[in-house]
Amino acid sequence: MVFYPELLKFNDGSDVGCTKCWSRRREEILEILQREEYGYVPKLPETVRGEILSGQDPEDVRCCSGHAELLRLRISFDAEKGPFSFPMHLFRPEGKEKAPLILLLNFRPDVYDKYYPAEEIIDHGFALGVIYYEDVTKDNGDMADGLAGLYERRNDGTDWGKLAMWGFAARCAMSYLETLPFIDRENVALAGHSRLGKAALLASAMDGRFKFTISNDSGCCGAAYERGKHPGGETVADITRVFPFWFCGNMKKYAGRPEEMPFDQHFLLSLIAPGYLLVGSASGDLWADPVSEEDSCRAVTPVWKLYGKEGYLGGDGPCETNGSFDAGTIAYHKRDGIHFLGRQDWLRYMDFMEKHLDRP
Ligand code: GTR
Repeated sequence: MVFYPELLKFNDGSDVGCTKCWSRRREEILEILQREEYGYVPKLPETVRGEILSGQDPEDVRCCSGHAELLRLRISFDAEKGPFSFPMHLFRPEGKEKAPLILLLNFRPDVYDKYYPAEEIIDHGFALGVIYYEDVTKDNGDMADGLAGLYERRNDGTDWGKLAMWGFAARCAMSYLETLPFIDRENVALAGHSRLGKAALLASAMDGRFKFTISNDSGCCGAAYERGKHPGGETVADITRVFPFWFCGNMKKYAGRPEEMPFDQHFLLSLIAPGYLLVGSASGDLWADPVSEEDSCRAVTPVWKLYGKEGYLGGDGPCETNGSFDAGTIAYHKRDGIHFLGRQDWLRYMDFMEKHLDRP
């Protein structure tokens, strides 16, 4: 029998039975996750500036069969030790006064990348913002690189790791994007695949501005429970051996001993309540452990219920390959194939979001 730390009990053992109590419990959970897993995340900068670098000549920026403009942006702000800026791209559907936005933390710098079907996203009426994650800080242990070098480190096991930094940059970008008159700030999704799915979950958990949160194949330290891993699933020991810099130093304590963690990944997902949570897995991606990703969705449902929302309506599961359950506030699908953020995933995510967009 696997024991999972309880969401709806305060650290002192007393019950959490209403949204007011939950907002206090939320703070406890956020504290545990930062101290033990991802590291403490600095406060967002008060001012974030953005510049549109291209777009003067309409012929330079028209794309997607002429149905969109592709804008190059630069996002800038003052970090603790000095100024920081990074580039990003924004596909904007033409002729739409206000478009819902999907903000994607992406793996590659390529514009028109294999991880996003830009034209299809535009045809669904969404704007698409893309941040190449290594423009924020490199995916390695160099804590002087980019954003990483601009915050003091305490060296006490609680300094933020790279997942938290990538997520933080996405939130900074949001601070600028939400000011653009053609962006519908009430209908923004934050999305990421794999390690960037982990980063997106964390960022959204700390920021109420994302109505939708998309975790694609985020697996270990993302949507998947760490306890009770299924055969072939990545463990805390695996991930902290290869990618220790994604986390705070304290996380290493739990390598090989997940039962000692004062949290599990349902803690992370719970912080997204009452927002819409979209979790996607691939049947051939055992490393991400699809069954554990779906089980976490079930486990957090009582938190959504506190808000009078359905949470996950997936029954006892597991979801079949190429099946989905998307009638609730939490949507889950399992596509056939390998670890990837593909067109089929995008179609499912957009279909769900379209049902829940606030339209004027
Ligand atoms: C793997 C890592 C996973 C996942 C993946 C990815 O090597 O072990 O946790 O994040 O990389 O980001 O593609």
